[in-house]
Amino acid sequence: NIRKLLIISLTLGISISGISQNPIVQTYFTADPAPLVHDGTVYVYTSHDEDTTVNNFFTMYDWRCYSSDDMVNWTDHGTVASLKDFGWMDKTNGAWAPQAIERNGKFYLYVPIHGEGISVLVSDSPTGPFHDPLGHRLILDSEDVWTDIDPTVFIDDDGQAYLYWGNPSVYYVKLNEDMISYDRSIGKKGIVPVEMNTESFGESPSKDGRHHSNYTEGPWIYKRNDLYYLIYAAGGIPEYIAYSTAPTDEGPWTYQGYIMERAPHLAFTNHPGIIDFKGNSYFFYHDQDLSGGEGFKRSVSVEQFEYNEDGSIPMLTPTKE
Ligand code: FUB
Repeated sequence: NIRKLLIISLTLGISISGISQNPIVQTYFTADPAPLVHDGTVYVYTSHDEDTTVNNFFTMYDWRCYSSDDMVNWTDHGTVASLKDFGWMDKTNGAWAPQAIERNGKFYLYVPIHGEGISVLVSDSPTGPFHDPLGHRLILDSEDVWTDIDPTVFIDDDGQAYLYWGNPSVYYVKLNEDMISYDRSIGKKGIVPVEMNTESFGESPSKDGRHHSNYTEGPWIYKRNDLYYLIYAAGGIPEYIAYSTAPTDEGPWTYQGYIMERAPHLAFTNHPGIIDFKGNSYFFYHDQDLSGGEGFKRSVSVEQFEYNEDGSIPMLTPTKE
């Protein structure tokens, strides 16, 4: 049973190559990993696929957090936030892909709730408790329940914070210093569409006709050596992982290609998160091995990698180590 397996791997700190065995969480089904490095520790925020799936769809009620200071041994901090934290909302399902960031000693957890846009929670600690500072959502721009999902947040060197999100297009807002409001003087009431310049998918669009370009969802933004990276799920369903780079936060974005292929044991979705930690680079994603191939019961995994000399990211292969 999966809970027993995790207890064993946590106790023994199973490691073959200096990083933990995949999937890194074996006691719950977890997805959409969002790593945060803070004070010598990696915190990974995840969404949580329930063991019992309702209506053969994503069944997700809360968000979890795991931490490690060696990428081998992981501590389970349990449920750090849930749909119940939003008293103004009566939604009981739809706790999708989160991301957290620290600013001035406070931790901001940005969460999409399917059909309800993007909301934010705040805590004094990376592991919670988180509370809702607004009493309403942060962003809901589209009536399409798929559009306002998958937030990724980033603070640039000049202190300007950005929140990007979206399926099947990317948008951003410039967050104010308080991290819970944004500059409404730009774009459409503050919301700016991002031109992704992705190559045409080159195949028929997926059944619902939505996926004409490479970019699909799950953006992850960061900066490295003055280059901005946007990593994302691409290609419609099933998803592979691709990325684009730009000289500024606001583009122009140049498509750089795939970094993780679709593979038989990967889920029909994938969702990236990249960090540097203690001198190494790590790519987080999810697969469906632990559930024996159920795309609504996913598991967070991680691969260590090295950037190529020109800053490009090599093709990454899912492993079990
Ligand atoms: O986990 C629910 C959805 O599946 C996420 O929002 C997408 O990124 C995909 O992973």
